[in-house]
Amino acid sequence: NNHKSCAIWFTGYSGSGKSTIANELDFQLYHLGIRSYVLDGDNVRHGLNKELGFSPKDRIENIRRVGEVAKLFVDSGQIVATAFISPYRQERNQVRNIFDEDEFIEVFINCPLDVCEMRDPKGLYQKARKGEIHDFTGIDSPYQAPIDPDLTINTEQYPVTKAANIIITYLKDKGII
Ligand code: GGZ
Repeated sequence: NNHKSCAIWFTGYSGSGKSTIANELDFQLYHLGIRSYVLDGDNVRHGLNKELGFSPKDRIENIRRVGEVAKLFVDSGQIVATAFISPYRQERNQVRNIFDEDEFIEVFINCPLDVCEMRDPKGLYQKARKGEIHDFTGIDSPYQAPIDPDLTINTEQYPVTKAANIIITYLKDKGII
């Protein structure tokens, strides 16, 4: 299968659906005969970045390293999806700058904070509200939404399969797949 390589960079709150959509995208690409890979907290924060926490400094380093790893995947000819909150505009733009223009696709998973907080799949928002954990994005740590993302997907509006479909369509329109 002939396709171009790129990084699909998801950004959004915890519980917005980044990892779920990234994994569904990975599955849909597989069915198109395209190999791809998902980088997220589960496979990066337990290994490569295991000494990093959630202070601004550590998040910046987390995102920098993920950007470099994503770049290696793209250099190897693959499609890589990254699912990190990546809360700072400047860090996301810095990552964008290490890629060629058409190799980096910023996807804003736009879901209101109160909806993410209602979902609270891991009970982390509740812990943050009680003050049991600190520096939690949206509670006591900032999230800077993208100003001009390549794609915005509202996960209140679309089910997961449809969200991944939108990205597949975008990749086809851009001639990447
Ligand atoms: C935000 C936290 C925190 C704090 C633990 N703030 O829903 P999750 O659980 O699976 O996704 C969140 C994940 C965020 O890690 P990232 O590497 O994506 O963050 S960043 O890009 O800002 O570096 C959440 C969990 O880790 N988690 N503590 N304080 N999310």
